[in-house]
Amino acid sequence: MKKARYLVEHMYTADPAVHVFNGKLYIYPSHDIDAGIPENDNGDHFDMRDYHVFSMDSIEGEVTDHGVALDVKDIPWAGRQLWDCDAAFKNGKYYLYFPLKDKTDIFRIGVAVSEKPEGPFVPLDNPIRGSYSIDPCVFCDDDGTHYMYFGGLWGGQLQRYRDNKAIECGQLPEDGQPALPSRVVKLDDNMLEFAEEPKAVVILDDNREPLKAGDNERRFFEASWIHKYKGKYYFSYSTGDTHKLCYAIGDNPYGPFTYQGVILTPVVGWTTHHSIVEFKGKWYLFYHDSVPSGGKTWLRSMKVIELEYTEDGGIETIEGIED
Ligand code: FUB
Repeated sequence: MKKARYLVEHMYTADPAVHVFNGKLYIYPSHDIDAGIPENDNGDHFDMRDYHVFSMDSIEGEVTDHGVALDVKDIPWAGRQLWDCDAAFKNGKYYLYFPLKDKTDIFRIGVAVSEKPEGPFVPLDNPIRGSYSIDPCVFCDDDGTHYMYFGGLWGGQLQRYRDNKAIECGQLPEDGQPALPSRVVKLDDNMLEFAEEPKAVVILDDNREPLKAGDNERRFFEASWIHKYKGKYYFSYSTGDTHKLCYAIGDNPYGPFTYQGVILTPVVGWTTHHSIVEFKGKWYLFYHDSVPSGGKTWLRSMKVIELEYTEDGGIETIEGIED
Protein backbone atom coordinates (compact mmCIF):
# COMPACT_ATOMS: atom_id res chain seq x y z
CA MET A 1 0.00 0.00 0.00
CA LYS A 2 2.16 2.86 -1.27
CA LYS A 3 -0.65 5.42 -1.65
CA ALA A 4 -2.67 6.66 1.28
CA ARG A 5 -6.31 5.63 1.57
CA TYR A 6 -9.01 7.85 3.10
CA LEU A 7 -11.04 5.69 5.45
CA VAL A 8 -14.50 7.27 5.75
CA GLU A 9 -16.48 9.83 3.78
CA HIS A 10 -19.72 10.19 5.75
CA MET A 11 -18.20 12.24 8.58
CA TYR A 12 -15.01 14.12 9.43
CA THR A 13 -12.51 12.21 11.58
CA ALA A 14 -9.04 13.05 12.92
CA ASP A 15 -6.27 11.95 15.33
CA PRO A 16 -6.77 8.22 14.64
CA ALA A 17 -5.50 6.01 17.48
CA VAL A 18 -5.42 2.42 16.24
CA HIS A 19 -5.06 -0.93 18.02
CA VAL A 20 -5.46 -4.57 17.08
CA PHE A 21 -8.11 -6.19 19.28
CA ASN A 22 -9.44 -9.72 18.57
CA GLY A 23 -7.56 -9.84 15.26
CA LYS A 24 -9.22 -6.67 13.89
CA LEU A 25 -8.09 -3.07 13.60
CA TYR A 26 -10.05 -0.73 15.86
CA ILE A 27 -9.80 3.01 15.17
CA TYR A 28 -10.50 5.62 17.85
CA PRO A 29 -10.54 9.01 16.10
CA SER A 30 -11.76 12.47 17.03
CA HIS A 31 -15.09 13.34 15.42
CA ASP A 32 -14.70 16.74 13.76
CA ILE A 33 -17.75 18.96 13.35
CA ASP A 34 -18.40 22.45 12.07
CA ALA A 35 -19.36 24.18 15.33
CA GLY A 36 -19.27 27.64 13.76
CA ILE A 37 -16.56 28.85 16.15
CA PRO A 38 -13.91 31.14 14.61
CA GLU A 39 -10.42 29.64 14.21
CA ASN A 40 -7.88 30.71 16.87
CA ASP A 41 -4.55 29.57 18.40
CA ASN A 42 -6.43 28.25 21.43
CA GLY A 43 -8.17 25.66 19.25
CA ASP A 44 -11.68 26.76 20.27
CA HIS A 45 -12.90 25.79 16.79
CA PHE A 46 -12.18 22.12 17.63
CA ASP A 47 -15.44 21.81 19.57
CA MET A 48 -16.04 18.10 19.23
CA ARG A 49 -18.93 16.44 21.10
CA ASP A 50 -18.72 12.67 20.69
CA TYR A 51 -16.61 9.74 19.54
CA HIS A 52 -17.38 7.03 17.02
CA VAL A 53 -15.29 3.82 16.90
CA PHE A 54 -14.47 2.14 13.57
CA SER A 55 -13.16 -1.33 12.75
CA MET A 56 -11.55 -3.08 9.79
CA ASP A 57 -10.85 -6.76 9.09
CA SER A 58 -8.24 -5.88 6.50
CA ILE A 59 -6.37 -2.76 5.54
CA GLU A 60 -7.98 -2.60 2.08
CA GLY A 61 -11.42 -3.74 3.26
CA GLU A 62 -14.63 -2.19 4.47
CA VAL A 63 -14.54 0.25 7.39
CA THR A 64 -17.38 -0.30 9.86
CA ASP A 65 -18.72 2.68 11.82
CA HIS A 66 -20.00 1.35 15.17
CA GLY A 67 -21.85 4.58 15.96
CA VAL A 68 -21.56 6.84 18.98
CA ALA A 69 -19.27 5.27 21.59
CA LEU A 70 -19.27 8.19 24.05
CA ASP A 71 -21.19 11.48 24.06
CA VAL A 72 -20.10 14.61 25.94
CA LYS A 73 -23.61 14.98 27.37
CA ASP A 74 -23.10 11.71 29.29
CA ILE A 75 -19.87 12.82 31.00
CA PRO A 76 -20.73 14.24 34.44
CA TRP A 77 -17.72 16.58 34.71
CA ALA A 78 -17.89 17.86 31.11
CA GLY A 79 -17.24 21.38 30.02
CA ARG A 80 -16.39 21.29 26.31
CA GLN A 81 -14.13 19.88 23.56
CA LEU A 82 -13.56 16.15 23.25
CA TRP A 83 -10.12 15.98 21.65
CA ASP A 84 -7.85 13.09 20.68
CA CYS A 85 -8.64 9.84 22.54
CA ASP A 86 -7.06 6.40 22.84
CA ALA A 87 -8.14 2.94 24.03
CA ALA A 88 -6.66 -0.03 25.89
CA PHE A 89 -7.69 -3.54 26.90
CA LYS A 90 -7.06 -5.31 30.20
CA ASN A 91 -8.69 -8.17 32.11
CA GLY A 92 -11.71 -8.45 29.81
CA LYS A 93 -12.53 -4.72 29.70
CA TYR A 94 -11.85 -1.91 27.25
CA TYR A 95 -10.89 1.56 28.45
CA LEU A 96 -11.32 4.77 26.48
CA TYR A 97 -9.10 7.67 27.60
CA PHE A 98 -10.14 11.13 26.48
CA PRO A 99 -9.16 14.78 27.06
CA LEU A 100 -11.98 17.19 27.83
CA LYS A 101 -12.20 20.65 29.36
CA ASP A 102 -13.91 20.56 32.75
CA LYS A 103 -16.47 23.11 33.88
CA THR A 104 -13.66 25.59 34.67
CA ASP A 105 -12.28 25.27 31.11
CA ILE A 106 -9.21 23.27 32.16
CA PHE A 107 -8.30 20.15 30.17
CA ARG A 108 -8.30 16.92 32.18
CA ILE A 109 -8.10 13.32 31.03
CA GLY A 110 -11.09 11.07 31.62
CA VAL A 111 -11.68 7.36 31.32
CA ALA A 112 -14.74 5.39 30.24
CA VAL A 113 -15.23 1.61 30.35
CA SER A 114 -16.89 -0.97 28.10
CA GLU A 115 -17.16 -4.73 27.66
CA LYS A 116 -16.59 -4.28 23.92
CA PRO A 117 -13.85 -2.53 21.91
CA GLU A 118 -16.43 -0.50 20.00
CA GLY A 119 -18.27 0.63 23.13
CA PRO A 120 -20.57 2.15 24.18
CA PHE A 121 -18.27 3.37 26.96
CA VAL A 122 -19.49 4.42 30.41
CA PRO A 123 -17.52 7.39 31.78
CA LEU A 124 -16.39 7.69 35.39
CA ASP A 125 -17.82 10.53 37.46
CA ASN A 126 -14.52 12.43 37.60
CA PRO A 127 -11.38 12.86 35.50
CA ILE A 128 -8.27 10.85 36.41
CA ARG A 129 -6.73 12.35 39.57
CA GLY A 130 -3.53 14.25 38.71
CA SER A 131 -4.29 14.38 34.97
CA TYR A 132 -3.95 17.52 32.86
CA SER A 133 -3.54 18.67 29.24
CA ILE A 134 -4.50 16.60 26.17
CA ASP A 135 -3.76 13.76 23.75
CA PRO A 136 -3.57 10.62 25.90
CA CYS A 137 -1.90 7.65 24.19
CA VAL A 138 -1.86 4.34 26.05
CA PHE A 139 0.84 1.76 25.39
CA CYS A 140 0.89 -1.83 26.67
CA ASP A 141 4.43 -3.12 27.11
CA ASP A 142 5.30 -6.79 26.64
CA ASP A 143 5.00 -7.44 30.39
CA GLY A 144 1.38 -6.16 30.40
CA THR A 145 2.20 -2.83 32.08
CA HIS A 146 0.28 0.10 30.60
CA TYR A 147 1.78 3.57 30.23
CA MET A 148 -0.02 6.75 29.28
CA TYR A 149 1.76 9.50 27.32
CA PHE A 150 0.03 12.87 27.17
CA GLY A 151 0.39 16.62 26.71
CA GLY A 152 0.02 19.37 24.14
CA LEU A 153 1.08 23.01 23.88
CA TRP A 154 -0.97 26.17 23.22
CA GLY A 155 -4.68 25.21 23.37
CA GLY A 156 -3.61 21.91 24.96
CA GLN A 157 -2.52 23.92 28.04
CA LEU A 158 0.74 22.01 28.76
CA GLN A 159 2.59 25.33 29.27
CA ARG A 160 0.52 25.87 32.41
CA TYR A 161 2.35 23.07 34.24
CA ARG A 162 5.80 22.52 35.75
CA ASP A 163 6.54 19.37 37.81
CA ASN A 164 2.86 18.36 37.44
CA LYS A 165 1.65 21.53 39.16
CA ALA A 166 -0.28 24.39 37.61
CA ILE A 167 1.77 27.59 37.70
CA GLU A 168 0.56 31.18 37.69
CA CYS A 169 0.23 32.52 34.12
CA GLY A 170 1.92 29.46 32.57
CA GLN A 171 4.19 30.50 29.72
CA LEU A 172 6.28 28.64 27.17
CA PRO A 173 9.99 28.52 28.14
CA GLU A 174 12.48 30.92 26.47
CA ASP A 175 13.89 29.62 23.17
CA GLY A 176 17.24 28.57 24.71
CA GLN A 177 15.62 26.60 27.56
CA PRO A 178 14.79 22.88 27.33
CA ALA A 179 11.53 22.30 25.43
CA LEU A 180 8.43 21.40 27.38
CA PRO A 181 8.19 17.61 27.22
CA SER A 182 5.33 15.20 26.77
CA ARG A 183 4.59 13.25 29.95
CA VAL A 184 4.58 9.51 30.65
CA VAL A 185 2.91 7.79 33.57
CA LYS A 186 2.39 4.16 34.53
CA LEU A 187 -1.29 3.24 34.91
CA ASP A 188 -2.54 1.45 37.99
CA ASP A 189 -3.61 -2.20 37.56
CA ASN A 190 -7.23 -1.00 37.72
CA MET A 191 -6.57 1.14 34.58
CA LEU A 192 -8.53 4.01 36.17
CA GLU A 193 -5.75 5.83 38.03
CA PHE A 194 -2.15 6.90 37.66
CA ALA A 195 0.19 4.58 39.58
CA GLU A 196 2.83 7.31 40.02
CA GLU A 197 3.58 10.98 39.31
CA PRO A 198 3.87 11.70 35.56
CA LYS A 199 7.47 12.05 34.33
CA ALA A 200 9.03 14.09 31.51
CA VAL A 201 9.60 12.41 28.13
CA VAL A 202 13.00 13.89 27.33
CA ILE A 203 14.10 14.02 23.68
CA LEU A 204 17.86 14.37 23.20
CA ASP A 205 19.78 15.64 20.19
CA ASP A 206 22.93 13.94 18.83
CA ASN A 207 25.00 15.60 21.58
CA ARG A 208 22.70 14.10 24.23
CA GLU A 209 21.33 17.56 25.07
CA PRO A 210 17.55 17.98 25.49
CA LEU A 211 15.91 19.65 22.48
CA LYS A 212 15.38 23.36 23.11
CA ALA A 213 12.07 25.21 23.24
CA GLY A 214 13.12 27.30 20.22
CA ASP A 215 13.83 24.23 18.10
CA ASN A 216 10.36 24.33 16.56
CA GLU A 217 11.37 22.04 13.70
CA ARG A 218 12.06 19.15 16.11
CA ARG A 219 10.65 19.75 19.58
CA PHE A 220 7.51 18.08 20.97
CA PHE A 221 4.22 19.96 20.56
CA GLU A 222 1.37 17.37 20.85
CA ALA A 223 0.11 13.99 19.50
CA SER A 224 2.26 11.53 21.48
CA TRP A 225 2.39 7.97 20.20
CA ILE A 226 4.67 5.08 21.15
CA HIS A 227 5.33 1.76 19.52
CA LYS A 228 7.95 -0.94 19.87
CA TYR A 229 10.02 -2.25 16.96
CA LYS A 230 12.81 -4.81 17.32
CA GLY A 231 13.06 -4.22 21.07
CA LYS A 232 13.35 -0.41 20.85
CA TYR A 233 10.77 2.15 21.91
CA TYR A 234 9.77 4.65 19.20
CA PHE A 235 8.24 7.85 20.56
CA SER A 236 6.55 9.87 17.80
CA TYR A 237 4.81 13.24 17.99
CA SER A 238 3.74 16.37 16.17
CA THR A 239 5.90 19.51 16.04
CA GLY A 240 2.70 21.60 15.94
CA ASP A 241 3.48 24.98 14.42
CA THR A 242 6.01 23.42 12.00
CA HIS A 243 3.46 20.70 11.13
CA LYS A 244 5.67 17.60 11.06
CA LEU A 245 5.45 14.15 12.61
CA CYS A 246 8.85 13.25 14.05
CA TYR A 247 10.26 10.35 16.05
CA ALA A 248 12.86 9.54 18.64
CA ILE A 249 14.13 6.17 19.88
CA GLY A 250 14.75 4.95 23.44
CA ASP A 251 15.58 1.78 25.34
CA ASN A 252 12.65 1.80 27.76
CA PRO A 253 9.15 3.36 28.03
CA TYR A 254 10.42 6.35 30.07
CA GLY A 255 13.26 7.30 27.73
CA PRO A 256 15.26 9.39 27.27
CA PHE A 257 14.64 9.19 23.54
CA THR A 258 17.12 10.31 20.90
CA TYR A 259 15.77 12.36 18.01
CA GLN A 260 15.88 10.51 14.67
CA GLY A 261 13.95 12.37 11.98
CA VAL A 262 10.68 13.06 10.20
CA ILE A 263 7.99 10.42 9.65
CA LEU A 264 5.52 12.65 7.79
CA THR A 265 6.08 16.03 6.12
CA PRO A 266 3.31 18.65 6.53
CA VAL A 267 -0.17 17.73 5.33
CA VAL A 268 -2.93 20.03 4.08
CA GLY A 269 -4.37 21.53 7.28
CA TRP A 270 -2.75 22.91 10.45
CA THR A 271 -2.68 19.87 12.74
CA THR A 272 -0.95 16.58 12.10
CA HIS A 273 -1.64 13.59 14.34
CA HIS A 274 -1.19 9.87 13.92
CA SER A 275 -0.73 6.36 15.22
CA ILE A 276 1.58 3.55 14.13
CA VAL A 277 0.48 -0.07 14.28
CA GLU A 278 1.58 -3.50 13.06
CA PHE A 279 -1.14 -5.57 11.41
CA LYS A 280 -0.72 -8.92 9.66
CA GLY A 281 3.05 -8.49 9.37
CA LYS A 282 3.08 -4.96 7.95
CA TRP A 283 3.36 -1.56 9.63
CA TYR A 284 0.94 1.30 8.98
CA LEU A 285 0.75 5.02 9.67
CA PHE A 286 -2.77 6.27 10.37
CA TYR A 287 -3.06 10.08 10.17
CA HIS A 288 -5.32 12.82 8.84
CA ASP A 289 -5.42 15.80 6.53
CA SER A 290 -7.92 18.44 5.45
CA VAL A 291 -7.96 17.73 1.71
CA PRO A 292 -11.56 16.42 1.53
CA SER A 293 -12.93 19.54 3.30
CA GLY A 294 -11.02 21.84 0.94
CA GLY A 295 -8.43 22.78 3.60
CA LYS A 296 -10.67 23.58 6.58
CA THR A 297 -8.31 22.94 9.49
CA TRP A 298 -11.10 21.81 11.85
CA LEU A 299 -12.68 19.36 9.35
CA ARG A 300 -10.17 16.57 8.89
CA SER A 301 -10.30 13.10 7.34
CA MET A 302 -8.38 10.08 8.57
CA LYS A 303 -6.28 8.00 6.22
CA VAL A 304 -3.75 5.16 6.24
CA ILE A 305 -0.52 4.37 4.41
CA GLU A 306 2.08 1.62 4.80
CA LEU A 307 5.11 2.61 6.85
CA GLU A 308 8.56 1.25 6.01
CA TYR A 309 11.74 0.87 8.02
CA THR A 310 15.29 1.14 6.80
CA GLU A 311 17.66 -1.75 7.52
CA ASP A 312 19.09 0.05 10.56
CA GLY A 313 15.64 0.61 12.10
CA GLY A 314 15.00 4.13 10.79
CA ILE A 315 11.57 5.10 9.45
CA GLU A 316 11.28 6.13 5.79
CA THR A 317 9.86 9.65 5.51
CA ILE A 318 6.37 9.85 3.98
CA GLU A 319 5.25 12.92 2.00
CA GLY A 320 2.21 14.56 3.60
CA ILE A 321 1.10 15.96 0.25
CA GLU A 322 0.98 13.23 -2.38
CA ASP A 323 1.55 13.77 -6.12
O1 FUB B 1 -8.32 17.16 17.47
C1 FUB B 1 -8.05 18.19 18.38
C2 FUB B 1 -6.60 18.38 18.57
O2 FUB B 1 -5.99 18.70 17.31
C3 FUB B 1 -5.84 17.17 19.02
O3 FUB B 1 -6.03 16.84 20.36
C4 FUB B 1 -4.48 17.60 18.66
O4 FUB B 1 -3.50 16.60 18.71
C5 FUB B 1 -4.69 18.12 17.26
O5 FUB B 1 -4.72 17.10 16.30
